[in-house]
Amino acid sequence: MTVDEVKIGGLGAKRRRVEDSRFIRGMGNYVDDITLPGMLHMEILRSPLAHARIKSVDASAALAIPGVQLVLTGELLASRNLAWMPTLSYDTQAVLATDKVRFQGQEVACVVADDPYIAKDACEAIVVDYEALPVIVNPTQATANGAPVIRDDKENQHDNVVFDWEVGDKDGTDRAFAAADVVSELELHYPRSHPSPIETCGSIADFDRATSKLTVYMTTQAPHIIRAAVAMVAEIPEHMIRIVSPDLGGGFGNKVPIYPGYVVSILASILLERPVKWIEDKTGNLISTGFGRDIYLRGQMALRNDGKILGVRMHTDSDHGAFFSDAQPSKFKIGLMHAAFACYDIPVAHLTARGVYTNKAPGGVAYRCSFRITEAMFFQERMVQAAADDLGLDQAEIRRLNFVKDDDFPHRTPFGFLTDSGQYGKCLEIGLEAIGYEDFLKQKEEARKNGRLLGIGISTMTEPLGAGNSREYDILGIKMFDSAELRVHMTGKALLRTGAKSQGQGHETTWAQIVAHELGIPADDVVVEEGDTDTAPFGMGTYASRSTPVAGAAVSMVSRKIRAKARKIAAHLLEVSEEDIEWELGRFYLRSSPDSGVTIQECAMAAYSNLPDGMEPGLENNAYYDPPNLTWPFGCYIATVEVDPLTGVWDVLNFVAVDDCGVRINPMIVEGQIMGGLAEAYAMANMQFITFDSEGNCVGSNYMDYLLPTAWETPGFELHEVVTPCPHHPIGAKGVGECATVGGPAAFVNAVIDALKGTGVRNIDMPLLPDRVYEALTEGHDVSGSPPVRTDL
Ligand code: MCN
Ligand code: CUM
Repeated sequence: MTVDEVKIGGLGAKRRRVEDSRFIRGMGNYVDDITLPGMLHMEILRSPLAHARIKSVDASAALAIPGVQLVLTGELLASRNLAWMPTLSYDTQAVLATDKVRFQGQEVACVVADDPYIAKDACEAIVVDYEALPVIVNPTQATANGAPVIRDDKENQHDNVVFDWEVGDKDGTDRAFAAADVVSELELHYPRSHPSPIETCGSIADFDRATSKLTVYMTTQAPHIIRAAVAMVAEIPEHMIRIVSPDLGGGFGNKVPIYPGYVVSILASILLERPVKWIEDKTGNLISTGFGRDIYLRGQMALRNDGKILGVRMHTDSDHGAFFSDAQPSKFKIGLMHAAFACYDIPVAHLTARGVYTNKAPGGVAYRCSFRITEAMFFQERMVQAAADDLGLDQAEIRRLNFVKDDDFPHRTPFGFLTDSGQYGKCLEIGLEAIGYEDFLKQKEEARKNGRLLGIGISTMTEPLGAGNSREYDILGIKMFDSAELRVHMTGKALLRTGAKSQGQGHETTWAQIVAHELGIPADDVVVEEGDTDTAPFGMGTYASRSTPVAGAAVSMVSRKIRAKARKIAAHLLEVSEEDIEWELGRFYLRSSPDSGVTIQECAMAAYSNLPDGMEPGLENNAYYDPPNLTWPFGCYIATVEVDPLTGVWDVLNFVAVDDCGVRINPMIVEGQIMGGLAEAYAMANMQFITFDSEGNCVGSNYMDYLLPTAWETPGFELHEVVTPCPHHPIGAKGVGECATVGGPAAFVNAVIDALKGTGVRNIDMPLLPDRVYEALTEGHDVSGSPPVRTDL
């Protein structure tokens, strides 16, 4: 009577996503679905200018509109010391502007009214007198002599530099370059883009005068961090704050930062003693919330003639907008950029990084990335291809030659990370085989003779996923670990809660599978809850694909604690000592007589009805898990493309992805994550960017300008898998949620550059719009830098 693990929805089962039955029937419960008695509505007035002094704000006409309850301005907030808030990167950010506006779309005032339409009309009735100031939209302008200081609110800030940071071994790297046969160089720009989940951000703050308790329903990927932040900023005791993150319509990093709208809705509810709802519109979301990328990269590689990489130099200039509000392990100024080149055996490297303020929306990290990893891996893989081209080497061969080998783990990366497992070569060979590498190279040569431009691009990378461990990672000093709490009811059904928060990744499905694997309780008998700080155990939330590595591990650990107690109960029920019983999935049995046993469900019933003497009743527990290391999944992405020389349009012919994320809890969900990630990678390479004109007007604030690929544009992807279990994760799993977005873009770009081989073109910056490819091809030069402002609009 052994339980069949796949049948009960355990590890490896392609279990259908349980949350989807409500999502696809329109029965999800999103913030905007929630209506509370007496609820008011808030709208934000945003700055039309990117940089301007505020001379006055006159709200009298707005206040006179019937149905308007409250107008909040920077001045009013300042009187309560709330005009500025701390960011997650030790900077400050304006909640509502007081002295100046610093980017287009910045929050200037908020109106609370009986309905959202009145609030919106009232916003338009507010008269703001601005005095325009010179605008800075890129790092070159930001660091030019005499550039206006954007952050003149900060005491010791006399320029626009946020940080100047370095890591690695400078002298060692210099020596490696001195010994090099060839030095390969590349400069790149990774344009600003936006996660753009379908659901925008929003909150409902409900301050209850009777209990003095503040409940906030909000779109957040990290409810407990928000609770702590609100406790510190609003000086409300932490136990009097309840943050609820209900169903989220996608996050992709957009819902990690703390936005002014959340803060003002809370203040408004406290002042009015009524619930206040704020729901951002699409333009508000695209123009003001956590963007990604916007970074200039300069790199050099020291090479031996045979292709061996001897050392790497990197410099980055990152554009953080008006406030440094990256949400990332804060001691690293440029996120995990220095995890670049982790899959290659490179003795030394050195990175210098400079961050600047500009008159653009703040953010700088979020968008399906593990803290700048997307840029790091793009850069790495573009550099490797450039190096192969410079040396006249095959692009697969240079990777084979430099990969960390299977038995060289643990491996110290050139910047000091410790990778612990992988089969990089195997993944690459599977990918090459699947795409038909050798054949394609021949096809490419043949096609050339007929004037057709075919290209193939490879991108291989290992990505650090799972922040923490707490030894190395913290946000504002809060250590990075995570948690799970499991309650097994007397009938053997269970409730599991974690400190993570799904935004669409399927935690309700996969966490139950881990419990099924550990305890043999069918996954369908386990309900999973996340996102309510009053009930969920403390956790750092979901980003950096940390849920499986950290909270998922906690689910295993808490299940094992339950099993340990159940074992004692089983011994009692079987009237033997604990040493005499064995465990198989779902059941304890007598070693001497395997037919005699008790199921986990019988143990659960006994936990409430028939306990050994002196044992505490009940069958529940919690676990806090602090992983010993990050997890290091690997991805190999290979694209073949054809470029039309007459138009610069490129089509994807084939795409192969080989992902190794260790043991897969739910292979179907993993494939879904990879498919979604590749769609975003394709978008980035092909069409997606937000740019600014010289006055700081944001071009990309709606779906006419900011393009999301639909099923129509998105190419097909062929997926393969390799499984190298994570040596330190309780079930051997590694994170996967971002791998494809991180590794994918370079495969497309490398393929297009490969198609142009022989024309002298080494680089076209993303997105590879037809006009940029056409220009590169016809004029035989690189097309680099920030994409041009669209003039066709
Ligand atoms: N999984 C698995 N086996 C593994 C690894 C993961 O079955 N070896 C499953 C997990 O159980 C989970 C999913 O795959 O159901 C993703 O797991 P994980 O890699 O741990 O990532 P997180 O759950 O922490 O999700 C975060 C990651 C990030 S940071 C972004 S951004 C992103 C992404 O996930 N945003 C998403 N994928 C998204 N998918 C959807 N639908 N919506 C988003 O907003
Ligand atoms: Cu950087 S986007 Mo995800 O880590 O939420």
